[in-house]
Amino acid sequence: MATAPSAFKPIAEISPDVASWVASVAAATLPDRIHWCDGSPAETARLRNELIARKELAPLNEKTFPDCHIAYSHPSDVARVEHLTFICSKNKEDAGPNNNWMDPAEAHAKMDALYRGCMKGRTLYVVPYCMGPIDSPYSRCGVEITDSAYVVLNMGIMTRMGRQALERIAAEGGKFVRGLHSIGELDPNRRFIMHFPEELSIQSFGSGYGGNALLGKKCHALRIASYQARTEGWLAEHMLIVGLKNPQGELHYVACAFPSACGKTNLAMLIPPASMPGWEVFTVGDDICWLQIGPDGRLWAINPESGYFGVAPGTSPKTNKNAFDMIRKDTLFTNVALTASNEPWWEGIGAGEPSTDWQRRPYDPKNGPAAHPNARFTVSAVHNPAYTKEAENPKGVPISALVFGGRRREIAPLVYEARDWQHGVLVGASVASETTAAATGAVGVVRRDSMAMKPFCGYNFGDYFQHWLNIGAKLKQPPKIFHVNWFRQGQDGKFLWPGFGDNLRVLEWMLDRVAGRAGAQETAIGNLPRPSDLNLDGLDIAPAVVEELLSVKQDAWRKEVADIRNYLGEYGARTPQAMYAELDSVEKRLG
Ligand code: GTP
Ligand code: SPV
Ligand code: MN
Repeated sequence: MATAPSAFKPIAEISPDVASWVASVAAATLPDRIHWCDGSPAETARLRNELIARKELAPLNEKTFPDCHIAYSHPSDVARVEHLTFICSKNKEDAGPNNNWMDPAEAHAKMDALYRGCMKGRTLYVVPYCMGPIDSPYSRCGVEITDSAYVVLNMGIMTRMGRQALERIAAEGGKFVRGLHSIGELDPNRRFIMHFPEELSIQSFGSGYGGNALLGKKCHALRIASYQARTEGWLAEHMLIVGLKNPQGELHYVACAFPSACGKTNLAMLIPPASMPGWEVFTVGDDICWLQIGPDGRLWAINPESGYFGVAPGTSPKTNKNAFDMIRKDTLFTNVALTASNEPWWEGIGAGEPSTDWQRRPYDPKNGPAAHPNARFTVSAVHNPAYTKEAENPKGVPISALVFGGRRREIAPLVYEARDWQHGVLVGASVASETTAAATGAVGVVRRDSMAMKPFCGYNFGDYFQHWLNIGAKLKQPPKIFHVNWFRQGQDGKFLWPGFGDNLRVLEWMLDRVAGRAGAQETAIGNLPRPSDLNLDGLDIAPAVVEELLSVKQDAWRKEVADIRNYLGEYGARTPQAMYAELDSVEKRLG
């Protein structure tokens, strides 16, 4: 998409629509200064220095972690807050039981009161950004107004931020998502993350953390975008996008939806096991995927983001060497621990020991883990050794398979294939997973998380399931749909499947199914590989464990089906009948 270069125009004059909105926000919030972000390296350096001077950011060991910094969020502000996140559609029904709802007028009154004068003594940053390649027709732009320099630094890594984005906004006639953010006093009792899908706007107050504050990410690219996507005929999903090239040179892209902290970043940059030589892996995205129906009737995907906001704990050279290597320079760490030599440390890193914990206290195991379980790194995608230029392709990449998955100690087998798109939509809608530290609240509780979008769909899930069915009906070559579970546990509480790089064995079976080469056995819930259909060469795993991983327990699944039926019932008349038809046939096959 051509954008008129205006290098000589003062940045505040590029888009009159943005400028007038900024003026109205400034009149309400009363900042001392207004700074328009141009996205330049000089700007990044200046912001870093300001934060360092205020002791809100600190450089790490310059020799071993050049240009890396650590930031700490408030100890009560370390994760997304689903109970304080609202969809403010005109009709409550349109938000659906999957969301908290507030009347837009009530929400605006509440937020206006919170924002009044909230930026006194602070700088108001104007952050223009583009979600997706700057020249892609599939990309969408937004502007985040924030009083947090930490947010600006993150947005600079996670999005195409600055002058170019503003130029695109101006070229598109001033159509952009308006995101207003203030950290307020970081008081959990004065914290709200409000979404107004019909107004294409977001208002966030009282949190400086991740998905609550980096408004381009979950708020725009999922909650607002999912709403927009429904009206425009595409899909905005919580999916990684990865390219897999087999030793014969065949390249396929797959997109996988797993809930928060359930393995997307890891799968997106996996390293093939030594016993699978010749495979190559290319990361297109690790968290969000926008899917469009291409001119050829296939699904095409872009990653709207340009960086990774990844879970630090568990990242090691053994589990995810690409990620480990990627975060050794130019990386912003949040809520990790530090070693005595000023290097970042977290549980599962596999070396070193913590000296200071994530609350800057001398490390004491009595205080719990050294790094917060939801500690994160922010890093540009180009630092990933598995980065591919295809992440910049304005057309996106064609998708051969969609994969749903959850974190389930029991019931869900290692992998199964849906019979067709419609059955696949039921499989996606039925995803259940144990809650993780990515959101505040209890961890390890199994809940339904349809398409891994429970916290992120900006409208009623019943309508969302129908939208998925509608997309399928329009596809000439729909991708195959699968379900995976890397997290089955044995009696001893240990994971049965080695996971990480070995997950490629499961992906290989999927791609062979796509190519029509791999065998499977039909079961009541879908098609499963027999142990002999999986490439287990060089893997030290007992045959009984493989049997267990690939078993479908009829009794447990009968209960599961009943539970799914209840769940679909929560969406009342909005649940498509086709979903019940699919569920009925699973039930019949279970006998
Ligand atoms: P969000 O960024 O919250 O959306 O998370 P994500 O889905 O990208 O999850 P991520 O890849 O960061 O993994 C979260 C945690 O799960 C990390 O501690 C990983 O080490 C762990 N993990 C990832 N893949 C596997 C796997 O295949 N097996 C096991 N046992 N653990 C895994
Ligand atoms: C998630 O929770 O799914 C994340 C991290 O990817 S956050 O940006 O905080 O939403
Ligand atoms: Mn995520």
